[in-house]
Amino acid sequence: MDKQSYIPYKSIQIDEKEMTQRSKAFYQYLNLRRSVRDFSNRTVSKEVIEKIIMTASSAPSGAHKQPWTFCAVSNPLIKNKIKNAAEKEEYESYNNRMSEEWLDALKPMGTNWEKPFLEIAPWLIIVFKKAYDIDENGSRHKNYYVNESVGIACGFLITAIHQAGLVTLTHTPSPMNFLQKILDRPANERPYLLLPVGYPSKEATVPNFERKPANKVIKWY
Ligand code: IYR
Repeated sequence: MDKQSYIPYKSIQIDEKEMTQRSKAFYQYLNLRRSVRDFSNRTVSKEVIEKIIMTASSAPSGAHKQPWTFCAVSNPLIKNKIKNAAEKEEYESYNNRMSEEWLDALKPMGTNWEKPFLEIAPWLIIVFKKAYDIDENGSRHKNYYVNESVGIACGFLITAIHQAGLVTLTHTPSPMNFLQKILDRPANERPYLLLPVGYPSKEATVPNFERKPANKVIKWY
């Protein structure tokens, strides 16, 4: 096997005072992020979407396999197909598949089977996980910790969307194999998450939620 090559790590040089300020400022900024369901149809440039996705693709992944594909959809015909297919599944879920307990848990969110944001938002990003890779010769190669890797990349994606001043929500129509068909993705790719991206509508509201305090989520040892 080839000897692995290494390069110097370019560390950022900041003092402790700046570190404290930056960690606080970043927390305060990210804590403003909310899942938004009311979108404006105002356009967002392809350039911005590309940078947001490349931020997501800079996430760590098992054995550096980057086992993901991000489909960025702005084509209204494809968005319409996705909306219709998602609403068909969601209608079934809300009416016949989800338990009473689940429906109760969702009440504060005010969600239902209708998903107008899938057409109104200027972009839909559909994240696919790659269970394995296929090389030029058609041979399969295993990927590792695929769910963890793609989950982390989605965290980077959501953070980058917020950093750009845009909004999103993590939509998980279930089942979502229709995305594989509509987007004509190969058999090694499985839909993972669907995120509409854009500006919030002027009238957008969000549930009045509070987040758990530090002593509920951190145990110091
Ligand atoms: N996938 C459905 C239901 C849903 C489930 C959870 I958990 C949520 O936090 C929100 C919604 C939907 O998108 O409406």
